[in-house]
Amino acid sequence: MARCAWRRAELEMAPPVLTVAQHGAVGAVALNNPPVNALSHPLRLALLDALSNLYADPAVQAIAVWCEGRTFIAGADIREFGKPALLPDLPDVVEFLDRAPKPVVAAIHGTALGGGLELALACHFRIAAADAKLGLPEVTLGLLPGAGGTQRLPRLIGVRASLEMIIGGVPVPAHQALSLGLVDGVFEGDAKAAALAFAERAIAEKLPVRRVSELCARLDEPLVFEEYEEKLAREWRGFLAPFRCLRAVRAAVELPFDEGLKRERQLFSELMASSESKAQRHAFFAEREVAKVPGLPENTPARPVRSAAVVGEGATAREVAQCFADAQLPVTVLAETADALDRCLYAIREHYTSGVARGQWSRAEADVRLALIRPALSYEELASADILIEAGAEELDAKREVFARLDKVGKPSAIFATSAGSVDVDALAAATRRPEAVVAMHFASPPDRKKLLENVRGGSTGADVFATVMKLGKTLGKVAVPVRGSVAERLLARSSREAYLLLEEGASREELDRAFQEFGFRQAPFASLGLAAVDAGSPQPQELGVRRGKISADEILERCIYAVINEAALALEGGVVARPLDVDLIWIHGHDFPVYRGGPLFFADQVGLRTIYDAILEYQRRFGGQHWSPAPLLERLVEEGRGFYAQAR
Ligand code: 3H9
Repeated sequence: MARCAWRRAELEMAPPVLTVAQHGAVGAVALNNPPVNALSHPLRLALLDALSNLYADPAVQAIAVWCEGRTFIAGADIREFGKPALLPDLPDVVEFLDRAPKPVVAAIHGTALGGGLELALACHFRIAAADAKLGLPEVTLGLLPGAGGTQRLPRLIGVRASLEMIIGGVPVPAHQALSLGLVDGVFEGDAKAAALAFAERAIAEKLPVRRVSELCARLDEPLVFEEYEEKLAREWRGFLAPFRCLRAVRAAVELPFDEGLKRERQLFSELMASSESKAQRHAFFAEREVAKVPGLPENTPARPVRSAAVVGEGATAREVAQCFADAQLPVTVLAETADALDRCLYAIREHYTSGVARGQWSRAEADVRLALIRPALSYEELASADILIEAGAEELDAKREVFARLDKVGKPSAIFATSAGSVDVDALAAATRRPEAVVAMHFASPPDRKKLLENVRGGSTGADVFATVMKLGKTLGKVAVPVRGSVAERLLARSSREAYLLLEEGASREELDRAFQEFGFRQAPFASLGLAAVDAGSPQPQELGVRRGKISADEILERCIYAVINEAALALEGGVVARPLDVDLIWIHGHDFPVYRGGPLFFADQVGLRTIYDAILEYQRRFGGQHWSPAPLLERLVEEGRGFYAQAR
């Protein structure tokens, strides 16, 4: 490591992201870079400086590393990606740590993710808090672990377990990490105390420096790579990163460590420049930005939600109740009759039992969830719930009646919600004496597979009520998007109408499905709808003067996706949805738009708005202007040479 690369002046001006102290013969390094201790440039500089001093100090016999705040390191600083490299880069720091001349121990609490776990892997010992999690989630950003993770992990825990962690991207709990050999111990309590105690033990017992890089990566199961190749082709079509992860792990068993590192670096750089990773990184930041609702101050207090009630007995009511139980929140289900309630509870039990059979959860976990769901036959039994959700009535008048009854029994701080996305929230609010407590929460179906929750704000919904349902979305494990009316349904209707016309014009159902699957959808978004029933009022191709014939896959996609983009531009302009990122998340999490394309509006920017605008004009010429008129916002962006995300093009 060239010392000249350490810009001391810069270091001195940097905020205190790290402190070094000496406890006896232990050099103690505490990282403190809120909110998640990401390995940003100032932290890398400070860490390298601290380590080099501790290496050179003869009074220091072992080094202990831990993090202040809520978590161990969450990875490289993703905000630096795509920008010019700032030295030292993370692999430099990790390799410098690997070469430490004295034992180094990392104590992990919270989560050790990505570059954070890679840094821990370069330490000679790792211990983890009992409730900590460790993972390499780079694949979800369209990347691979690029700071030695693909080379060290197989040396430590074997090839199959590494592929599982690196390609699956799901963090493992501390006890599993211990049984895998990923950590050397699990501790209760304070990370600092545990780190210092382990380092003192290393000195007392003269534990040798144990470099993972010097271990040998054994291929215990010779066919594991072939097995994974088939699995990836089946399950990860369209994605790039899982395939590159596989190649990087293969390098760990086929090449010496240093050569493997070079291969990892090359594959990482390739992925970093890929459109897939750019789109996935966009989705990552969008998922965080979405919680910052325009016009709602960030410090708006939320009401506590410790219990819920759901009114209804059909599939929606069941699914909503299950969402709460899955998030460990008690929920009461109210049905009109004992028979209806029995049928509803039977279906809920079936849901959890089939989850046990599929290995989704254990019998004990299923029982815990079931125990959280309480049946009720009278509104009075809902009096203690913090949020009461109407999820069943068909007509507006019936819904208004339910709201009036909920208003009578709900406690003063209660929130009243409907699960319908396209209902008039203000009309429901008017049925109560507290319109500020009324909101809509529209869960994408099925909620155990789709993460979208559209929170619909009415004209009189209180700021604290809206802040509460946004926060509740996160508690329920959802991506909560603020809207003024269901955008998911509106965009789906537009896309489905086009699909319906394509079928009428001669495209087959199989051609539609194939075109969407080639694009990256698991299935066409309208697959669950009976297309004959879609938009029955649509003009017929005869009426439009269109002849039946062969339709290309490009035209199928253009018409179904450009129609969505145009409709989204109308929704943005009308204020139904505030930001392009909201639309992207709605389509990714509500209708399986491939995340490696970043959502319809991110995708639109990649295609170029001029191209889309011209195509819309062409369809207008062919089919008339009723459904094919460019949205004024789209027209304006094209004139200004901008994209939805405001980059100049
Ligand atoms: C990597 O490590 C590459 C290496 O292999 C190789 C490099 C050469 N960087 O999610 P939250 C921000 S790739 C920068 O709401 P939570 C986030 O944007 C990385 N910022 O909290 C948000 O900011 P804001 C591999 C980051 O408690 C704030 O922190 N690691 C990063 O629900 C709070 O985030 C990952 O992929 C980051 N790495 O969840 C882990 N992480 O307040 C990504 C977070 O301004 N992170 N931020 O909106 C996570 O999964 C979650 O953030 C975590 C906390 C579980 C840690």
